Amino acid sequence: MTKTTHPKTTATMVLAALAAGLLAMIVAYTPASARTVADAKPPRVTEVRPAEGAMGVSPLDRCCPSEGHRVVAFFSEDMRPASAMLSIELYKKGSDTLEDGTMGYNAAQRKVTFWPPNPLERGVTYKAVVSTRAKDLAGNRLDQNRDRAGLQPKVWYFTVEE
Ligand SMILES: [Ca+2]
Repeated sequence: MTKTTHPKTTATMVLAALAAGLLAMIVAYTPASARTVADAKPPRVTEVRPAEGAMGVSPLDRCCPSEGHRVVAFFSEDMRPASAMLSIELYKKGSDTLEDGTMGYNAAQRKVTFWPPNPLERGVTYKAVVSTRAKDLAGNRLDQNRDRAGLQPKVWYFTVEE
């Protein structure tokens, strides 16, 4: 005895199999996409010290009067420490010469600190930069202005007291 399958039944079975497969794909896809939302948002600097445009900044740090005034920046999200702790650049306004300093990154506070080895110079306006080398954990580089094309560093100025 030969067994035959009605063509219509076959078509229905195929459709059902396709639908089941599609459903399985959707079921499999949904939780996966929820788990792995890619972080494409660039980090930015949310706060700096000395404050932007500050005048009369002490050449020594109030926290530790024997030390040069620290330059500090806070990030909007967790950063790759190795990139964050190299991200501050300090210049005298109008100069391209990097000021010496050592840097450290506090991951819990999302805070990078730059310690100048000497007191800052009296009466000098400094330009501080958090460069676009700083990356978040997903590898997105700092972009201080998302409304402008390309990556913008955080740049600010402050002036040391006479
Ligand atoms: Ca930008």
